[in-house]
Amino acid sequence: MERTLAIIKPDAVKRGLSGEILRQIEAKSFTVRGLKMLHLTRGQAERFYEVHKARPFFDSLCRYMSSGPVIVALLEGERAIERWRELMGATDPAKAAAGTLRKQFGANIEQNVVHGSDGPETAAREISFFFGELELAD
Ligand code: FUP
Repeated sequence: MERTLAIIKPDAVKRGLSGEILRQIEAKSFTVRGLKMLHLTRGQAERFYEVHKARPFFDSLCRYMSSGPVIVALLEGERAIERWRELMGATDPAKAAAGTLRKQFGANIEQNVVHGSDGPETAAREISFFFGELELAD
């Protein structure tokens, strides 16, 4: 069993897509082990995305990610990291495969509805960024 972090981004929460996205996650046999809504500050968004600090889209990305509430979920399952990225689809919704969440709902490369950890080390860092021991179901 593997764990990964999922975020339903501000545009998706605002558009009322959270329930549908969680439904598709559960339909793919992920177990939701942790779940909460929070509104990131600009500083928290900058810390979360610090690997992208030097990229031209960093400022806009952090402004967007702190523009409204997000829903964060800890997903568990077989090959959870890879399978969650498959369900998300490519970063740019225009290039995402049919049936992926970004293809179905993404507006553009920034407002692309969901986030997922890109490897085991990132998953561990991102899970502990958002969840403490007491918030995780057995
Ligand atoms: P992903 O792992 O698919 O979320 O993509 P990246 O880690 O490469 O990028 C993280 C986020 O930065 C994306 F979800 C959206 C944003 N981004 C842009 O706004 N513009 C870009 O050109 C690339 C990424």
